[in-house]
Amino acid sequence: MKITQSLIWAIPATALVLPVPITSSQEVLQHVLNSNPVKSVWNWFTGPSDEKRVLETEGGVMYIGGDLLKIRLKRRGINFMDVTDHLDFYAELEARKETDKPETKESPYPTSLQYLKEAGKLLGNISEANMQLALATMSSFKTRYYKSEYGRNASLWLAEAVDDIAKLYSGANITVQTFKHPWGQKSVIATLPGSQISKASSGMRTPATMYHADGDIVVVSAHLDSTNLLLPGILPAPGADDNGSGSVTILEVLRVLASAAESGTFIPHNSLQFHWYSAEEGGLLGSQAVLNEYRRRGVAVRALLQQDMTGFPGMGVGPDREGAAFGVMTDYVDLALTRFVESVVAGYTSTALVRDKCGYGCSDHASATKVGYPSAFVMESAMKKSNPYIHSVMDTIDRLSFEHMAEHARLTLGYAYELAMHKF
Ligand SMILES: *[C@@H]1O[C@H](CO)[C@@H](O)[C@H](O)[C@H]1NC(C)=O
Ligand SMILES: *[C@@H]1O[C@H](CO)[C@@H](O)[C@H](O)[C@H]1NC(C)=O
Ligand SMILES: *[C@@H]1O[C@H](CO)[C@@H](O)[C@H](O)[C@H]1NC(C)=O
Ligand SMILES: *[C@H]1O[C@H](CO)[C@@H](O)[C@H](O)[C@H]1NC(C)=O
Repeated sequence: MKITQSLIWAIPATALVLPVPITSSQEVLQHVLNSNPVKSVWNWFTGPSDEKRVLETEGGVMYIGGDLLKIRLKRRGINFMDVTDHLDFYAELEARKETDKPETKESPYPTSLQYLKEAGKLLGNISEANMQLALATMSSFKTRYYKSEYGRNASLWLAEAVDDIAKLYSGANITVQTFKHPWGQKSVIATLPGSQISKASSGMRTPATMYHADGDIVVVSAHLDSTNLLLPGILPAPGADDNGSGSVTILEVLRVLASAAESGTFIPHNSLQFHWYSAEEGGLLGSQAVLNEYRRRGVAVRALLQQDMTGFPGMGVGPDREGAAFGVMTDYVDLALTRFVESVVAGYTSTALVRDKCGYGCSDHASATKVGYPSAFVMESAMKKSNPYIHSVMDTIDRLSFEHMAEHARLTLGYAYELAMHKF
């Protein structure tokens, strides 16, 4: 998430003046081609990049700039997607949209919850202690900034943790893949194959089938990177809530479902995928790379639920979580899926919800929306009550509630179970 942080206004005001935005995509391309890298003292702090990137913000407004511009935008609370690597693809999708007739469609999601009894039995298996342990390790990396070696190492650690679960419950036939990016940090993808896939391929994966272009898939996602908006290349960014919490929330749900799949009590019809994206903080770079690749291959993603910031029960909410309420985002999401997710909150958790908006590109679900995959995003609280410490050295575990995180895990488990069994 990118939220204005009053804690971190330490760079001189002159550094915060934004360049004039650029609006037409032709102009954007010309600008990129013509521009000379601008040297800035701040590049020294932010890493080796005076490279020009194209940053898309609300309403299609584009900015051109490097890492310093990204920091300036974030500090102003302006969300963006770094679309540099995908300009042609997005133009192609846009052109296709004009010829594809939008269907008038009913909601493809269940109108009522069908598996409260079966999935309900698994809720008690969600372990706060497991999440605590995983988050302690994740936030022990000095930073998970995607361009840093620490950030790369953190992604390798996470891939191992996921792999450990796959090995522990080997009967569930989980596959774990790392998705390489041009920056060092990888995205991590785990697949719990559905029975429609297992029948066709005996649960075996080859590179040709690894994205499951041959069946419906239901995705649960989070981002694994963190950032410190003051000096990302140098200062620590434990990123416990910003999005270490989302990462360990979905890791624990994978463990519980893997155990149930191994024992045969859970036989998913659709494949479930768990995505941990790299470089959310760089402008949703990891999720765009992964989901655009899926879209090109024609992978049938039927739903994606993003979990980002799950551990802070809200400003002014005490340890008993009295007054806690999930923030269900209603902008840049699929409304039918969001309505279904709201029913899961009511059925599988005892936490209230409030509807809210978080703006363009506020987390990785926006990458799914951009390529036409239905997505939803639920965070720890309404935006204005959410964790004020993210993107700083103060984003630490002692400020989080593991009970709140477990509630997010129950929501995720209910969503994953119900939709894995649903016939799309
Ligand atoms: C889940 O709970 C059941 C019943 O309490 C238990 O038999 C099973 O081993 C648990 N599985 C996990 C992964 O903890
Ligand atoms: C990353 O991991 C490698 C291999 O374990 C280690 O040698 C290196 O020091 C780590 N880098 C950082 C910055 O922690
Ligand atoms: C896992 O794969 C094995 C071997 O192909 C298969 O016999 C088994 O049914 C699969 N298990 C699940 C849960 O799909
Ligand atoms: C990822 O989750 C963390 C919480 O773990 C959250 O703070 C972060 O904002 C999420 N992404 C963002 C941008 O926060």
